[in-house]
Amino acid sequence: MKTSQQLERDGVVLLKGCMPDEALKDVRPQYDHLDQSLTRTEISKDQPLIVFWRHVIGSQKRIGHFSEFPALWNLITEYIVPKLRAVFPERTQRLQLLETIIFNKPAEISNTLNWHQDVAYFPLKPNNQLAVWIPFEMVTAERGAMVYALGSHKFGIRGSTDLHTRKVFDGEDREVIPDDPRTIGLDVQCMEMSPNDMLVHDGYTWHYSGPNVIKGYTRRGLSVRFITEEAKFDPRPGQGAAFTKQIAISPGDVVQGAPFPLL
Ligand SMILES: O=C(O)CCC(=O)C(=O)O
Repeated sequence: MKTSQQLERDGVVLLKGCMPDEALKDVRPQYDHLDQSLTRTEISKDQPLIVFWRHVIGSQKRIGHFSEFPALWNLITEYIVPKLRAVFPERTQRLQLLETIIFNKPAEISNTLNWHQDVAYFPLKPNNQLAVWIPFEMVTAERGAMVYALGSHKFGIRGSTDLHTRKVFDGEDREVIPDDPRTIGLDVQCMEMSPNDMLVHDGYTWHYSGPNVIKGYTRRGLSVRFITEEAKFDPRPGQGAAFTKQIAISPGDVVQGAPFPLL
């Protein structure tokens, strides 16, 4: 089966060994340097943002910019986008950068990021997203690997919940993801990965990540999300993704401009 068909069937594909060592070589040290000094929390409306998110309850998201993290911009434009276009030509004719997040799970104190579907948090219509996820180091089940419910993207839009507690947001009236998707017959797969691997998932696919319980071991994962069709702003309750604060438009307007470049 072609990789692109696998994405249509499962809603997620693990591409083994597709990122050369040089792709990430400068990304890790630039991340660590910024992670130590970054204090910015305000969200700018004139450029794409990079969310620094520690999976520790009470930790506040911080905001980086590509001007201070050029190796990450290089990784996205020189490696990730060409790879996506080579493997999924049908899905990648239009790739618009929506948001970039680095999820950091410090050893022993990090928690679970519960089952969710990315697009449930996006105020977009149509709401078609393709996301990549790349670890900066090896990830195993004990080190917070990503876990997916295969085929769950075919169930359509679900409700958004608090990612740490699973509490349903006020005003949310959409059906939520079950506590265990296996109870409705879906296969669940834990994606153990090396740093040369890349996951690609559909925005509708359900996924979660457990805590990193290995002492002395960091777990950093990069997620880059792209919208694949021109989308209009369509807000509703429970859509708290950081990029929504970059939108200075009215419902029905097209999401475009400097924070959301076409690549
Ligand atoms: O890195 C993680 O643990 C979570 C990532 C995730 O849920 C996402 O990229 O949507």
